[in-house]
Amino acid sequence: MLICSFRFGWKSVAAFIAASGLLYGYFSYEKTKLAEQKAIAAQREQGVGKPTIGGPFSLVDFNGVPVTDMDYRGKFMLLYFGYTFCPDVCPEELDKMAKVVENLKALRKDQTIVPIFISCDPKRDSIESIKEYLKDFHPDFIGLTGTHSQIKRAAKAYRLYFSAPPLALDDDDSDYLVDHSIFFYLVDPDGRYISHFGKQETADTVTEKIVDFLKSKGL
Ligand SMILES: [Cu+2]
Repeated sequence: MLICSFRFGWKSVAAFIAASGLLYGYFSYEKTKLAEQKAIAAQREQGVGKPTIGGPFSLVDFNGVPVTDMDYRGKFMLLYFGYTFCPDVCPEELDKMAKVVENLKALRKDQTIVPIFISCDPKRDSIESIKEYLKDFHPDFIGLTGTHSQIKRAAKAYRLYFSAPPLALDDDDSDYLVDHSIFFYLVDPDGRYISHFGKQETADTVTEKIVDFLKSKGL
């Protein structure tokens, strides 16, 4: 009887040890996983592994003055690439940007946001026509253009695609559409890309995101 209970006891101890081992293994696995997740989150926070969007540009403004991204330091930029002949998409997006500017002016008088339109149709968009065109949207709009390669470089920095038809730059045909990605970009006062917004966003959702960003930075 005594032996029997001893055996039973020994088996229990063995089972207990085995179970503890399993539990220990499980918890240390979970702990490692958690630590890894925390490290990834911290990396993200620091911007490590973030895709690099944005960068310097060198263009000409709609007054004919050469400008670079440095000229807009200290202000938020909302950057949009488009063209004045665009039948529908650009006007819609520029209207949206104008609303965002107005919303922000009402909500955050302490922040300056400059809406910038960069023409990606240098063949047809003259500085005068850009200036005239932007008047319809918002008085704060700044229009920029440049040579085809200057614009390409700026677009490339923002990972933005645009394409005039292959012959558009040197033939006489002026009736063409320019294919372009539809995004506008928010850049902070230090020239760092914050976010981009697509067609599905509304002026209100964009405004909300900008205000949230400002709050998260204690601004
Ligand atoms: Cu367009």
